Amino acid sequence: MNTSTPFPPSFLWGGATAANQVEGAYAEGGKGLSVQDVMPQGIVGPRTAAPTPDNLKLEAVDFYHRYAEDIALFAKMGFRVYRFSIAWSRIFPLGDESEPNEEGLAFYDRVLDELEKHGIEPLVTISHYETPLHLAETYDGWTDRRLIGFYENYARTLFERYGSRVRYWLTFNEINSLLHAPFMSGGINTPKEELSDAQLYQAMHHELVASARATRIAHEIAPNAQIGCMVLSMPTYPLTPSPADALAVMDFDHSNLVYGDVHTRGAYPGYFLRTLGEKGIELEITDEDREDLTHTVDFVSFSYYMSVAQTADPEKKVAGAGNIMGGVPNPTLPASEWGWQIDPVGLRLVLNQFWDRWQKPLFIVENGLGAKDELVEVDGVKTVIDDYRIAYLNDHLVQVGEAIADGVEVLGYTSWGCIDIVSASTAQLSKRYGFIYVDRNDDGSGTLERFEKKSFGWYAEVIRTNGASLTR
Ligand code: BGP
Repeated sequence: MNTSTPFPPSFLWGGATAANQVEGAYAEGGKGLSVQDVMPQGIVGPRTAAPTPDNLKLEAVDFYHRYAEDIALFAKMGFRVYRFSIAWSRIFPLGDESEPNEEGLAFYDRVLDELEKHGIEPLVTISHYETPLHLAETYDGWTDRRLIGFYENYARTLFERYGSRVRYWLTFNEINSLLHAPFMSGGINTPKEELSDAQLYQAMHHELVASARATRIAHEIAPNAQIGCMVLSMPTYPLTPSPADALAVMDFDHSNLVYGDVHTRGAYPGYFLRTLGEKGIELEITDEDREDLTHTVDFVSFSYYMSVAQTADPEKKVAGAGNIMGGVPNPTLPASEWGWQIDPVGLRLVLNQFWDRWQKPLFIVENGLGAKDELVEVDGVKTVIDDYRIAYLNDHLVQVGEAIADGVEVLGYTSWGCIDIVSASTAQLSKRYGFIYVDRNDDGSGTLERFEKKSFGWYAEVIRTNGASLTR
């Protein structure tokens, strides 16, 4: 058997979820409402005035009560790390309280106990599209500078409570999605079409300051903590070799790279200041903000699902499907059932781009294939023959190995949706990512039973052999 592998012995293999997509128990344990509780259709549909029964996230897959069983399944696969988010509104139900909700803190104590029992390293996302609804409705979310203080209080509470047990922290999930999904990503209640660019960019600034301030505080309170930023990566190819299309790629890339630039260099880059100038935006930046921003991250983490093309030709500027932001469909690539284009080499490209640009260790904290799985019975055992998911993950992991061979320092890989969960963009359960099938359907029916898919055993072998079992 091939025993050679480019993956270092310390490589952190695992999986990822987010509180709002996995936990359920949306009103238990003192939890307040989050923006997710009023987004029954994900990003694609409007928010509702209050939680509605068609919102699958209200129960999700009931990780809140089944976390011990699920973590035992992750351990059975050999996970070395598990990425999960802490629901901000479990800890601060409204978001602007001074004292935290003890029941919420105690729940995550129990989750950490289970992870420690199985020797699985926690990787905690502080804010994963779960802004307390009260902050959205009372302050209009991150458009209001006071959110920085509320987030600081929340982050400090987490570092003080869990700083000795959690080594890896991520400040905001996909911090570069705010301009595209202001309610979900920035807790901004004002409808997107009524927001000015100035308001959106000011909200972006507030989040970046909060992220940097949390980084400083973590280093003060939990000296062993490694703080990462988290961005949505979207490698971009020119639709044609014309210089105009190459410029369109540069502009699109810049709109996403600026977040990592600020987190790793500690200040806004020149091309971003040009953008602000051209839009006539005067950001309100205090001296304290500038000092805060100088506290840079220890590593950069990112999600990767797909790549896109860009063009300067208005005739060809069709918007393809995508993870929150899209681009022009690439005629050379296949797509998933949800239209997301499948490009394993894109992961090697973006790993090299980020490493060359920032020279910070990298962590792939989301990668996976959302697909319609069919539960079948084989020799009396219920399972899913998800060869398509095995192929997707195998091909992407082979490219991670190529990037490591290119000299890129990669800390680990947590596949997205290691267990079936509610999707973010469309709030569906039928868009399944997991190695573990959960018997729950889009109409809310199902027993919530868990079943190991074929990819469960496949991934366990990849981890056991530290990547040597991948098919290159
Ligand atoms: C990212 C989010 C994740 C996850 C992923 C897959 O934007 O960080 O929460 O949902 O997208 O997207 P979806 O669930 O829409 O298929």
